[in-house]
Amino acid sequence: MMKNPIRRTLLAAALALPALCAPLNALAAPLVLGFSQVGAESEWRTANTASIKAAAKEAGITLKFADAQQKQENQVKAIRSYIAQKVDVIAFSPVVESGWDTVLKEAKAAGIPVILTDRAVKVSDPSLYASFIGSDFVEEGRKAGRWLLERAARTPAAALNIVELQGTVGSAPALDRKKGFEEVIKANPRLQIIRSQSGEFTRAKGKEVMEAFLKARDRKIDVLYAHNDDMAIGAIQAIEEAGLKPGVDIAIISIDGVRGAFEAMKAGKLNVTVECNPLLGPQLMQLARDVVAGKPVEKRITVNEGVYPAEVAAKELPNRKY
Ligand code: GZL
Repeated sequence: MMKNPIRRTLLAAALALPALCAPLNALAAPLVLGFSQVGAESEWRTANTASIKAAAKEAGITLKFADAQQKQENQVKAIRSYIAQKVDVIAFSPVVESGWDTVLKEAKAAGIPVILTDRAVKVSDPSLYASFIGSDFVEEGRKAGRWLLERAARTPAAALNIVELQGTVGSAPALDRKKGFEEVIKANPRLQIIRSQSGEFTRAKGKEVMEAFLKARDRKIDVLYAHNDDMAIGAIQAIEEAGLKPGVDIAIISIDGVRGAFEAMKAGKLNVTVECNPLLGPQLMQLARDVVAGKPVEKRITVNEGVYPAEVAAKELPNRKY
């Protein structure tokens, strides 16, 4: 037994300290994250939003969330509002690549770190954001092109006319998925993109543009390349209404890997979907904590993604998380 009363008191205090601090830790304000989301334009976006909200709740992070309805001015307004509210960190999925320097400089001047999720930006100064977590869209386009090259190699030496439904004009996924796809298919001069137009990543616009492609009967359409599954699903409706068999008369390649795509593949109406993982929430929350804590973080974080041809759709569908 320790005889020295002073040492005994100090030891007792040291042992009691964690218990005393616990309530103080619990009182420490939770981290506040301001998030500006592109909109609610697709199944992919719905899954992305759900992942972010669930992960914030799980992490005990206070999430301020704004849906920009695919308008850049609404994202700028939301980011300015988060600056005014002095949030700890801002994250957003930029609807288009350019036009962010001014508002990101305002965030930097306010000492609020910014994280990019899902889509990249083109800025003069890369220090305007702490990190970018999202898919490699150029590689997604290449994967789509490689699938078509392999399919074309199995058919006779006929020309294959491709129509393309692009994503939102000026957005990173639209620019990069086009770039990757064209980079790969140029290996086979029989593969020609004869029409290309934005379907704005939505089912409705995808259907509308595909109807216009089908009406211009000057050249047969052999392949549809859609930058996301929602536009492909809209196009499938247009192709059926034109009396053609989607997935048979017109081969369809799309990107995202949402549940609707697997159901279309099971029905024989879509040929392949290239996965683009929307479940970024947990990684974003950890990144937000690390950035606020001043820990070193990677400037570019990518996610692993697969390619799902129709042949595996039925087996894979039960495993899909979005
Ligand atoms: C890709 C994402 C795209 C999806 C679309 O990461 O930005 O936006 O492919 C969504 O479905 O609208």
